[in-house]
Amino acid sequence: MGLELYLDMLSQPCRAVSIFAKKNGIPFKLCTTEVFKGQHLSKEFFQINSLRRVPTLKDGDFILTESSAILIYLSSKYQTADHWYPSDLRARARVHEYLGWHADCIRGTFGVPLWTQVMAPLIGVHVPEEKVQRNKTFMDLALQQLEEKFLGDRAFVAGQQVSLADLMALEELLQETRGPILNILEQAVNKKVPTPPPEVHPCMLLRISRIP
Ligand SMILES: N[C@@H](CCC(=O)N[C@@H](CS)C(=O)NCC(=O)O)C(=O)O
Repeated sequence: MGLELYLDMLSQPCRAVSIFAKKNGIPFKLCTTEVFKGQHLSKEFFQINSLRRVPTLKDGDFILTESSAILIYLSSKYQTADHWYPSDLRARARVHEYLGWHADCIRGTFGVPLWTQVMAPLIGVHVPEEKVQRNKTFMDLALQQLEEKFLGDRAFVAGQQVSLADLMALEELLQETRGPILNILEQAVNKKVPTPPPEVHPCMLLRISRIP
C-alpha cells in the first residue's frame, strides 16, 4: 500500500505537508479528513490515529502524526534536495529550533483568529474581546521575534535556501496560500459557514477554552 496522507486543507500543518509532498513530486493518496465535519472522529480514523488529529501519515503499516515529524520523514525517505532538511548539523538544528518555536508562538497565535471570529460564534460562544486583543499582541510579538531572531537580515531561517522551517512560516503567514481560509472567512461574512455537527462541539469547546 502506498503513502496515504490524511489532511484537512483548512489546517495550516496539513497544507504545509501537502505543499511539500506536491512540490517534491512525492506520490500520495489524499485522504481528506475534514475536522469541522467531524470526519476525524470516525471509528475508521480512530483505527489509524487514536489522537484523532490531522495531519496523519500512513506509509504501509507505519503511522506518523505531527506535521514537523511528517515533513522530516518525507524529506528523509524521498531524499529531497538538501536545503529542505539540511545535512549540516547547525543548519538542521536551526530548522528544529524554528519548528519548535513555530508550533508554540506562530501556530499558537495565528491559528486563533479563525476560532474567535468564525468557529466560536458558529456554536454560540463569544470569546471575550480581552482575549482577542491579547492574542493580537502575541501575534505582533511573534512576528517581531521571527524577524529579529530567526531572519535578521537573511532571506531564510537556515542557510541560503528554503527549508522546512521557511515552508512552515510562509504557509502560515502568506495569504496567497490560504485559499481555504480566505474562503471560510468570506463565507463567514456572508453567514454561509455550515454549523459543525454536535459531535464536534466538545472538541471545539476544548480548543476555544485553551485560548489564553
Ligand atoms: N502540532 C500538530 C497540530 C495538529 C492539529 O492541531 N490538528 C488539528 C487541525 S489544525 C486537528 O486535527 N484538530 C482536531 C482536534 O484536535 O480535535 C501538528 O503540527 O501536526
